Amino acid sequence: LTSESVLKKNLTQYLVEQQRQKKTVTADVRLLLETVARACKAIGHAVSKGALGGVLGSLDSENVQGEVQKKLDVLSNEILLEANEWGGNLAAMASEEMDTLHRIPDYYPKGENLLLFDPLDGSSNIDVNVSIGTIFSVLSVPPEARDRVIEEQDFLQPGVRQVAAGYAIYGPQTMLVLTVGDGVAAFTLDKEMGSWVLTTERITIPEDTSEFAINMSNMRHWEAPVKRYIDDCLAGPEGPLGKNYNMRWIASMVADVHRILTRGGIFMYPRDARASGRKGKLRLMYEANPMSFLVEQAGGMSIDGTQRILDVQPTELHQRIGVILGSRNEVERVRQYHEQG
Ligand code: AHM
Ligand code: MG
Repeated sequence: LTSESVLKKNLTQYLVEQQRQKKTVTADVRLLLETVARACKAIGHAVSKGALGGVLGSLDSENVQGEVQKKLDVLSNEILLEANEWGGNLAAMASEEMDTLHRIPDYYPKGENLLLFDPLDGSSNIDVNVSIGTIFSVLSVPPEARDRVIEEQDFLQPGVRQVAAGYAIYGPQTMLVLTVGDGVAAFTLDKEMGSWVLTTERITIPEDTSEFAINMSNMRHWEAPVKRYIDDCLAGPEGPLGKNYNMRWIASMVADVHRILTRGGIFMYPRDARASGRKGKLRLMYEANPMSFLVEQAGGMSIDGTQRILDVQPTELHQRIGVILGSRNEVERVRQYHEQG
């Protein structure tokens, strides 16, 4: 063994380099990201215990969006709140599992950042031992809010303003995938050392793909362009796209996006005609924005059908949006289908 093989580059070194040499993060954001990563380790540990830890199953409660909460949803939310409250680098947090924002209590020092998260994404997969994950996004407190109490509106910044974003995936391996605006790096948790080891320094999504991910059971609700595109994919080599397509749908956005970052593909949870004007299932602030930031930083593309997601001006904290992201040329193709109406 050499010291090099034992002391592999880890998250701390990566972030210190980003701070010192590339100046992409402040010391505050660096510490914040380390804390989020630490919380993800704890969530991953709870997830891996499953029935042994008594953490599976649902609670009697519903979240603000009327969805039944799983025990692990609530536990993960608490872990993230507790880990991040006292560090002094945050002003407030917002979560898919909380009705409104959570301000840092007065007895702790406050910082100039905002943290948003979906503590445990992929609810339907929690109890069935399929990959799930934590998604997070970091924004700065807007200048006009620096000297006053943080309000919900201070979170309503378009995704282009994100300072950092990422996810942890709890799968066969526990990984952390992160961007601070300088490409996308992936870390694998070395469970014996307790350390996030840098395993891919710069992820790039292949520009072309013949693999799509969509929940086909919603087909009758889709808008015409999405229906036409999927029909054309299914038509195979004789159809207008001239090739065979493969399909994957894990129903954990983290796992589907992770596959796309690894080998390319297109992921779609489009807006559809269900429930009187429902604007898609996924949430802009906790899911679409952080994933779009990662995908763009890896050379991919992310739209709601016609518009770049990162440019969307949010109007509500829990707002939903259609999401089409992945390999650049394929997403561009779907954008053109939308242009044609
Ligand atoms: P959640 O935040 O309640 O877990 O919902 C989000 C998840 C995504 O991870 C996934 O892409 C999607 O819901 C799957 O939805 P469906 O069950 O409709 O296929
Ligand atoms: Mg979610």
